[in-house]
Amino acid sequence: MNTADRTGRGADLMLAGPYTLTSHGGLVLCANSSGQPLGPSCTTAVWGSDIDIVVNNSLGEDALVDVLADWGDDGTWGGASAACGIGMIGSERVLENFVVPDGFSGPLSLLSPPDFTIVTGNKLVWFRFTITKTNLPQNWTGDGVYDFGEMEDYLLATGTTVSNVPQTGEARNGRMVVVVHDLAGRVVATLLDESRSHGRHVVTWEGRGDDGPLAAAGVYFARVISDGDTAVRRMVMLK
Ligand SMILES: [Ca+2]
Repeated sequence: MNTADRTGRGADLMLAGPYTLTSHGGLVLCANSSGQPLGPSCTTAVWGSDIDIVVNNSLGEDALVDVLADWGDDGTWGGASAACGIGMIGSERVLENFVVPDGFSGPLSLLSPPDFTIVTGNKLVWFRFTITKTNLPQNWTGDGVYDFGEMEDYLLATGTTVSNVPQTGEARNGRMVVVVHDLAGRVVATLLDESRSHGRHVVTWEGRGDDGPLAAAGVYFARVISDGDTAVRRMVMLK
């Protein structure tokens, strides 16, 4: 994480769950991070459920929030949009000069910022969150130092969200089962088998099989059974 030194305002990530790199090049969760991924490729990231930040604006005037995502993993932000599926375009500028009123303090999702397309799945993507008093240009590439503002970078996972939110949106309670399979269909781990209330539940797999040892790197599938409905989500184990 890279936090600029500024005073009087702040932005802290609530969702998704950020990762960080160790000095040895390893990958670990940030402190207190759930590790919740942003969501699958070519789907919509929704503010308040997939991504959110707490914003405190004590500038004495309106502030502007900008968010950049390096979908292409080329170390630069902005520029050309990336193609996503057929007919879907996802920009690296995922939030542009979004106004936060003076005195606002709370999750940015309360202000209903526009949702955006997740271009890349099953990989880690650098995000840059910026709060300024300055309108940033349309072709902004994340550069610059601002006297009044804050900039934070986060490494977020795209890919699978394990969830029992029903497609219909109707409330329901009941038994929820989450099982991890390997490519051959063998059960590697049972993560959950219990009664859960309606709503989004985050289930974290630490990469260990039911018999203890760390599973090999590769592709796995999480089978989520909720109230008789089954959904299968693809996951990639990185080491
Ligand atoms: Ca890029």
